[in-house]
Amino acid sequence: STMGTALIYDEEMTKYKLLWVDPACKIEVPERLSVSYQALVRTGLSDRCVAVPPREASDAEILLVHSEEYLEGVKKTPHMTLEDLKEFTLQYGDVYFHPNIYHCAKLAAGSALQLVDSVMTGTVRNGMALVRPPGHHSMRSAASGFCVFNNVAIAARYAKQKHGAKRVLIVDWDIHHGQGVQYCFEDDPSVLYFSWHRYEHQKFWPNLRESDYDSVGKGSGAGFNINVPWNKVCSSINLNDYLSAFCHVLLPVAYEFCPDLVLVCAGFDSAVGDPEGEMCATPDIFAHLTHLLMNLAGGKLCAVLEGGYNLTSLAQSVCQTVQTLLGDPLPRLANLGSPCERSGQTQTERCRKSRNVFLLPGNYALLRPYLSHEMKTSVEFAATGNSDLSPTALFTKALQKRLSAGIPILLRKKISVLRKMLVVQISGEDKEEQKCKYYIPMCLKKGCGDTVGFIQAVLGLLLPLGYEYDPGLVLLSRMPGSGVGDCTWQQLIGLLKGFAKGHTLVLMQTNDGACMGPTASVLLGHPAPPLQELLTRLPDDGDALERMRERLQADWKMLETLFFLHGMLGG
Ligand code: X5A
Ligand code: ZN
Repeated sequence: STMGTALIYDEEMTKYKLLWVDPACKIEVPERLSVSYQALVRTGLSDRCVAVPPREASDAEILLVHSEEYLEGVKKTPHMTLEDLKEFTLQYGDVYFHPNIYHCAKLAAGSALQLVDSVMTGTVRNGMALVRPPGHHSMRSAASGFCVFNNVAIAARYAKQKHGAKRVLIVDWDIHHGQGVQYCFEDDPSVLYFSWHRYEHQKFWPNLRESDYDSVGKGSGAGFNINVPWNKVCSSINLNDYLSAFCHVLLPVAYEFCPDLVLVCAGFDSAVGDPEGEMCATPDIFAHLTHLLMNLAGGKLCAVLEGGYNLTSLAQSVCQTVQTLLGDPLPRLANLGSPCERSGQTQTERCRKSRNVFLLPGNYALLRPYLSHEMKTSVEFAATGNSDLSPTALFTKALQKRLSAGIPILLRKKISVLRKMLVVQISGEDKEEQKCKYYIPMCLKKGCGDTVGFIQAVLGLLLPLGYEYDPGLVLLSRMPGSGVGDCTWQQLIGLLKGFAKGHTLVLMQTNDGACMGPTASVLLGHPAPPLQELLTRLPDDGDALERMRERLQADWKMLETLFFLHGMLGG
């Protein structure tokens, strides 16, 4: 199939280790790789992937990022004595050398290149490379932080040179700042680099002034470097903060950037239990971070392993990432709200495969069996278009029929319906006032046809609302004359599929048969096509969206960008 997921792994990259005592380096062990791979084998995930072999990166490829002097220096390490290796290592910070590390470093960079080849030629849709040594700290002429060659930076230059990629997005979710990647591309507008990192006002390694949020790039690259430093006590940075950084900072910029390829510096030291990161995000966050990037660049995404030092957390995080790349439904995030509110829920939830129900007009009977599983949980209903709430009425009827068997009727009054249901109605008309927390009319001044305003509303408002509400079902309705373009509509469905374990129900209340194909395609798991228009159009609805965000903040924490900034700035 042309739609598979590549997995790159080679036992050879487990064959180097620290040969002397160094407390800073003792966590970077060969088991990081073998344990991650074994977890993929045990869960059956590796069998579902396309196994792609690594290769050694050539000198010319390494020189895309590194200096000749540095490459020549590293080339000598296989022949060095232990004493020479120790001395060579001393030039650099928090890194070690071993007679086999040069070979492994060539394989690690070459793995990233094999992955880029597989994805850019369309052999697979996306993929992950499990590599050692990691890469994002290594600089033009220096090893650093366990890294020898900058695997992802080399891959980005290679994708541009060999495959003609015009714009490459690098998302670095490792808990350390990939200063090597930043230095490589800080004056380059064709590569957008996003990194969040433990910072603590420069007290955390690599202790650089330029890891702060005000390093935005230089010259024509200004605006193409985004740092999100975490200054708060680490244990209070949680799933909310990661999701807020994606929804409010990364994604709006990434959609506007419109990359041809997404590379992920996939470090898992940002997960709970890691001795370096000391964060508390559970591994299921990586399913969501992966998913949120999968509708960019037509789904072309390459994840390359960086850090991750708690073997259990690392292996689980790798599995979550690969499983999402394969297109499986995402887990609902259990630890988002207050713990007591959610704790009962996850244990009783059965793990079911995603069933997307695609409702054509006149096919509403399909709704009823579906509801029997879900009616006790919350329902999100997103209506787009200029029509009234008729689908809600329809949905209420269907619910009432199921509930008439004796369960107390919650649904007599409209307000009770809305407690079990979050209704977001996006329209071009400013006709409705918000009457309660759970009914949100979203007015886009220019109407839904404005791609920029619409997608900004989806990323900055709808996604955060969805994460906070945590629906058991997503019901999406498209009204006649909604003015939403097919690509935008596909992005909306694709993004909302991350909620409710993929239970997505689409009501096509339109006579436009042409949009059925694109709708079915994205429900079946194909990536939404990129939104080219964002490159040429400026947002018209920016002010309206900002006012809406301010108004909704009172009810919905995930919309408080200030709350998020506290974490970032140490407030
Ligand atoms: C790739 C990575 C961390 C280095 C930490 C040094 N490196 N104290 O996570
Ligand atoms: Zn790291």
